[in-house]
Amino acid sequence: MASEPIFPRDRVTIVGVLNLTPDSFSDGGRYVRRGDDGALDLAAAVRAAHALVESGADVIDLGGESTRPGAAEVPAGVEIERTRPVIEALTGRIGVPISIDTRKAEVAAAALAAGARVVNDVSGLGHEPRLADVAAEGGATLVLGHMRGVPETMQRAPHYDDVLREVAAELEAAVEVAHAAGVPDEHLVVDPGLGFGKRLEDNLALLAHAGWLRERLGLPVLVGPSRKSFLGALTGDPVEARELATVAACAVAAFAGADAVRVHDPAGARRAAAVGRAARDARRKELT
Ligand code: HH2
Repeated sequence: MASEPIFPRDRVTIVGVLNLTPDSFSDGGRYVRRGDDGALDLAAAVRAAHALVESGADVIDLGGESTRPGAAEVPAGVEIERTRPVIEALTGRIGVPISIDTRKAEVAAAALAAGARVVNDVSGLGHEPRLADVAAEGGATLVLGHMRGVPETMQRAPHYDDVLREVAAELEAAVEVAHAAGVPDEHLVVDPGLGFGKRLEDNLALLAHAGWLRERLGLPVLVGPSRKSFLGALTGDPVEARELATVAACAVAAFAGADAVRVHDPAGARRAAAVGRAARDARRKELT
């Protein structure tokens, strides 16, 4: 019997974020100390993962490198030191699949060996195409994110003539690389990469047209609006006060056709996604 997909098409999957970094833009430094020793607080990280599941996460996405605008790259060994102990502590005990948020094949391989089942690559194989081989060999689900440039410089004057078609075409190219490496469609998810080399209007168009992207690529679509600066630009809220705007963005994403949302706080997102998806399903086709 084929195993259940991690990202089924009949409901919105909630991906809970746990950043094991000193410098992530909204939750950095909670489980890995800032400063020279950079020690991991394993017990606190494990508790936080369980709290994410209790508040509604279907998948836990662990990251050992910040990819916020301006962030510098972290060596693979450091990402592995931050993430592997937590994956080992959660695998077989937490009851939901573990995802590794990384652009690096070596980090993905270590995470899959420790028990992770999803590889979330915000660079859509742009950073290390051989990450697709690691995902294929490990039988992992691969999330392909769209990013223009690299985190350090991606928000310096991003420009698109037709953001939807350009992002779709670039994601299609990434899907081809994944296919060539042997990753089947059943193990692929695409993500338009909100905030990754995008202007406010680009983020909004991609959010509003998640369903169009889903139809065009024939794959589940994940979006990650959580606490991002485009929400701050719309509401005036600082990063620590963007939860309500995040919840609203999740309702919009689900109504627009997204299959999954990646959030720091699943409680509101889960409810917003349920309402958004139900309203989408209730739309009368003959009126459109
Ligand atoms: N956004 C971030 C990180 N990973 N993965 C996917 N698939 N989609 C996203 O939109 C996405 C992502 C950035 O957010 P966060 O993890 O909160 O911050 P940081 O990169 O500073 O750790």
